[in-house]
Amino acid sequence: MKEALLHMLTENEGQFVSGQQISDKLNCSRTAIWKHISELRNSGYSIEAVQKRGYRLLTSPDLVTPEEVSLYTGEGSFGKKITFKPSVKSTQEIAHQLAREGAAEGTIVLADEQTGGRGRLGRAWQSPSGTGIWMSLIMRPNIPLQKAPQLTLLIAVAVSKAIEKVTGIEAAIKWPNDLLINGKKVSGILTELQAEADSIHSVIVGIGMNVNQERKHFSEEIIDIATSLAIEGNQPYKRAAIIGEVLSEIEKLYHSYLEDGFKVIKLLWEARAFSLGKRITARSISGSITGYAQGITDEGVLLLEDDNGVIHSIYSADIEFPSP
Ligand code: BTX
Repeated sequence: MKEALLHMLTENEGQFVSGQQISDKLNCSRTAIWKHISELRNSGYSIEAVQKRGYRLLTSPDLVTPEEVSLYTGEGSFGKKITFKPSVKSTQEIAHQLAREGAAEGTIVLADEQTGGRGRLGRAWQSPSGTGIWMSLIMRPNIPLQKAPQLTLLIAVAVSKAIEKVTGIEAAIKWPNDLLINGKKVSGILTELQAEADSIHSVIVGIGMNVNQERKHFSEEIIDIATSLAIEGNQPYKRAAIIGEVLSEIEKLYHSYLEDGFKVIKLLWEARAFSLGKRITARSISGSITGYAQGITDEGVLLLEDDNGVIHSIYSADIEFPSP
């Protein structure tokens, strides 16, 4: 009901909607409307109430609550089910639990803050309150296990496209899962699987995006390598609007991927790739290799040519740029 009321006010933003219109459409009493208006105001929505004219939405806050995000999720099925927590250790943990309980594909978990956000290989992902997008998405693709890395690349393309759509800023992809603006990390993707033998039960895609952080929000450890959309674009952005765009881009690419395979995604990925053709070092637990990044295979594996002309297939590694 609160969500439907917010939808009505937003559709008519800047104009009055009468109590009568609201109670007719939402089939509720004037007292119920007033209660929900008060709740919305307490959450930061500025709503004017004028006798005989009704209610008018003046401004809305930058929230990632289900009612705010649902204003931007459109017709698709991704993001129709939202679990929101103001503060949580990691949205991945909740999404894993929901996936085990059978949550539908497209279910998302959002938090305003993560106290134990995680990156790959047990690394930490800084997720301060009220500034970024900390989201986990449950997917249930019917694909063989070895193709799962393709999804990380698909998500990276979708996130990059969404950033460009909302901000006009180009975000380059650093294989496999970083999005960079002017060489600094604005977003990271963590793909985790629930699978057995060769079958995937679910893929839990964690997306972290720095949206409205200022430099002071970043710790010493990442201040030189991280950036946010607000820093790059010189203005704050609405996180809910970006979430809507990210989900819509993911869903579009995902349908194309399921129907036509990885080819189109690969082309889109290559067009946005930051590391291709560059001299890089791929560092993993089994050692490091330096050479030129040649491209990715149809499986999403990175091809790296070392100084002896040997081509290595890199399945998982961190990419660094050696100083010349
Ligand atoms: P990653 O292992 O590639 O990146 C982690 C590294 O990035 C850290 O070691 C640090 O150097 C740097 N870093 C940490 N926090 C930030 C930040 N906010 N901005 C830029 N750089 C940072 C990338 O892992 C995958 C991150 C996924 C995060 C999402 S958030 C929602 C979901 N829940 C969760 O716990 N993780 C995912």
